[in-house]
Amino acid sequence: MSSTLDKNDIANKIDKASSLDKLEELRIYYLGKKGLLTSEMKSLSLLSVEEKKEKGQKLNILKKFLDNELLKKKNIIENIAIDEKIKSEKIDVTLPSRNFFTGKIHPISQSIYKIIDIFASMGFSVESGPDIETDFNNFTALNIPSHHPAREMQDTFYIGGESNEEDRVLRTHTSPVQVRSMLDSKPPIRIIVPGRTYRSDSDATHTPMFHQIEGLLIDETSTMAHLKGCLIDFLKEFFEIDDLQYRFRPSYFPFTEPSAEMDIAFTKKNNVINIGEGNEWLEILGCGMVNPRVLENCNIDSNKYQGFAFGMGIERLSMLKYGITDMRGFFDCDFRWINHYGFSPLDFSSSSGI
Ligand code: 2NL
Repeated sequence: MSSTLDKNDIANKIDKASSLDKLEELRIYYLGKKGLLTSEMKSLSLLSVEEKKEKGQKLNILKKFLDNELLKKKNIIENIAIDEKIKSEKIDVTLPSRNFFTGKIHPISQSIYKIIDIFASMGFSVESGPDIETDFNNFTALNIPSHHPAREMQDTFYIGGESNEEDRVLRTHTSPVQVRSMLDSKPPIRIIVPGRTYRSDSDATHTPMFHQIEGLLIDETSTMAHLKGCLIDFLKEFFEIDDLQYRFRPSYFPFTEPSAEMDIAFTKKNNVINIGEGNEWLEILGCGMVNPRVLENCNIDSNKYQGFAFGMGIERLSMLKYGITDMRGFFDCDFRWINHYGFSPLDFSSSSGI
């Protein structure tokens, strides 16, 4: 047998291999296709039966030894590599953590969630519709005649230029969504519709895009008394004031008859508004019994069905509830503003949990 296939020599060579690559070289040197041991094995066929048996056994023992030594060394090299990696990748747990930013819920969204919560608990469901509407859905169906000032260019963003029945408009209120619901479904209807609305108006108290939430209830028996109860409960819940002082004032809207506006009492001390009581009044929403003409325009039999509707501005409600004094900050996309007035997405305390 060749001296290079001596056990001690093999053990020595394997012991000296300092990397997996070197170890692989050795494996190929002994056990590869043209390796030393492989060649010896191949040459067995030339021997006599007696010699074959004797040498074959020796070679097999040597092969096991080689396999074993190679595996042992492989484990040693790998463990050294892991140890070195652990040493070099030490984590300093005393380092300060990196800053991370959580987004904030915009006060408008926070108000919408809260309003939805309250009306959902009364059995209303939420509807939405497109921002771009037909003239019919936005005006005509709502009994807003073509000579009504709200139709004029300074109030409405027309898409297409002129004001006629085929025009598209940026909806000036969320009412067209209710119109769609009346046209598409049969009473009873109990829906609230939050969403963006648009009017060609921009100053300290008006932004061209703002948010409204409107409600519509149609059935056979609902009255003004139900409307009042519903809105009183809503405002007490929204402002979290049990003995909130309020009043209903007669008003006019083309889409309701009779119509009313609702005010809540407030006091102002050192420029801070205190809601709920006092001898000054804040207009907070508009409402009324749905005008039978609107029902007929939406294919609902006004001899059988009646109902109520209401609408309010979400910016105004949010300013009063969250103490925001200037409307212009709402849509400036200023991080300082949203960090100050925004709500943590993980704070569920302001939700009634429905
Ligand atoms: C306000 C007043 C109001 C409605 C909106 C409405 C909708 C349909 C039928 C009848 Cl489809 N009415 N909506 C009714 C009364 C008042 O909003 O001051 N909003 C800010």
